[in-house]
Amino acid sequence: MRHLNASAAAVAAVATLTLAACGADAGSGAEGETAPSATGTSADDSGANPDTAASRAADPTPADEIPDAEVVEGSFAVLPSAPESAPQSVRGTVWLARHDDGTTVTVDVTGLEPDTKYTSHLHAEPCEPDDGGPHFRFDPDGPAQPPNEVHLMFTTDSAGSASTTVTNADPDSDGANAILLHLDDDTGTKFACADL
Ligand SMILES: [Cu+2]
Repeated sequence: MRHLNASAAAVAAVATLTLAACGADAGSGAEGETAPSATGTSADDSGANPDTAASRAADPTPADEIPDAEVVEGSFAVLPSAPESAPQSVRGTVWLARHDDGTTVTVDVTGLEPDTKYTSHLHAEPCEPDDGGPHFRFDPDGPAQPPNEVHLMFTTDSAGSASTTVTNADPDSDGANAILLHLDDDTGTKFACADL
């Protein structure tokens, strides 16, 4: 599966440190732009579509393209608890890659509102029965924020699609079981989930 879009990744690269608590406040957009992500840059797989090559240049390598990684894949489904106001047409694939340099997560999603910001996190529990439970933390006693948690903030393109990747330097992510999509508003409501 191809990665759809590139502009979203660039946004995500500067916004992953927002303290977006699950189900609580999602943080202000302004805060999200003050700090760099865990790792937002790496070599580009250039030679992609000419119309996206410029923005792809800043993209990290997607999780499913990292050599010699252990990769798990999941697909988004709308949560039974999702409010009607959430995009019911969401579809997408997620990959989590464990490799020598850490843990890389890629979210590739369509069917969202155009030009809209969303939040995604690695969660500790499966989608059922508790909507992914709490955030996964590399150090369970560590801080509730990146890089101890994996947050992906992104903005969809005009078609409602986005693809974004973030890497944490710790490869020990066995306790991560799902990726949740949240509305990026005051509620931070979970509305879609992918088991890993
Ligand atoms: Cu979450």
